[in-house]
Amino acid sequence: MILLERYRDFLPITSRTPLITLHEGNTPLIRVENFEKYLGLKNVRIYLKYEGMNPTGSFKDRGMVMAIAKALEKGARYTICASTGNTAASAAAYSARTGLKSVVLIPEGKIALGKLAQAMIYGAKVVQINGNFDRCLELVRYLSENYDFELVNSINPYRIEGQKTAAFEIVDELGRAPDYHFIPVGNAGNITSYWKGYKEYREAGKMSNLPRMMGFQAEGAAPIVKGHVVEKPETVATAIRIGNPASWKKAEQARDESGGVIDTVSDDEILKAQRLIASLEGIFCEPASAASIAGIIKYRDVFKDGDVIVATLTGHGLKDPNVVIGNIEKPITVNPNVDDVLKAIGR
Ligand code: AN7
Repeated sequence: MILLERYRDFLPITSRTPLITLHEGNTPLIRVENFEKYLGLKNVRIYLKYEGMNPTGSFKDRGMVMAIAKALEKGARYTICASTGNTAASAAAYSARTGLKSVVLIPEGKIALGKLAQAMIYGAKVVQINGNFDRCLELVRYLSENYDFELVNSINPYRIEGQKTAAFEIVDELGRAPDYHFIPVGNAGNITSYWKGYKEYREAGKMSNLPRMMGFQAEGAAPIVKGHVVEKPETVATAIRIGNPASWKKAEQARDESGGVIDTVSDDEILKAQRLIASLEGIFCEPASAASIAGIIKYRDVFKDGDVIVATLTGHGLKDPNVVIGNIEKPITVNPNVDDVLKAIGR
């Protein structure tokens, strides 16, 4: 069943809402026993919610399908968003699918190659800004307030509504909520969505427990952790290169109500975590997503016997090939004969 139908009772769907889909959601929840062993954890289960398996390769599709459905319901013709890349890709795809025109504002030179390619091929009007994501967001807020552009950033409450379905899927599969939920934090919409989803599902009697929400920002882009706006955010994880998150207060609420934390991880920890989970488990996520893996590594000592941990891998690794090519030793080239190939393999 498509996402909007499956969770219809929990979503703002009316008889006039078009039930559009690119078959988003229903993403795998993968147990990672090699990683558990690597951490030296015996009776603790870790699962990764691999959101890179969504149609445009990130979790944004869950929120976007809802936001675009509501935009269509009210007769919008144009969508607009600011983006560090994934929102743009998703907005462009769902707009294309439904005959809307999409406009995306991105910080020039600061979005991963795959995401830029997506926005372009889906036919969005891509405008690069000589400035960062936060400035892009200010501009699209203004434009959506003063012109007939439908804003599809996570300030749009329908985005949050759609994204909370990831929490539903986790509970449906585990039969309970995890004890800890690890998640990267950028504009802070996703941590807000999961917390809302978990609370609503418990309210509906689907489970009796709630997780601690464990959010992670990159050290150079950690406004919530630092307690002030970061004017010039910097991190290798361009998806979360955000200095003034839109859902700042709601992220703090999720942290405080759940008894969780919002903390930092360094770029080095992010890249190591990305490589670790790929080489240990065969799961390739983008750098921002690896912030949640780096978070688990950082907090490995807090877990107790029997704990169930879920981490969201927000985006697919193929989004950002350059970060891999630039950070791992390049393959060697040899002459095309058996001896040279064996020598290169080391056999
Ligand atoms: C892979 O696309 O903000 O805390 O404009 O792409 O909900 O913002 C992306 C964010 C984590 C952070 N992981 O989520 C955008 C954008 C990936 C992301 C985040 C993003 P939020």
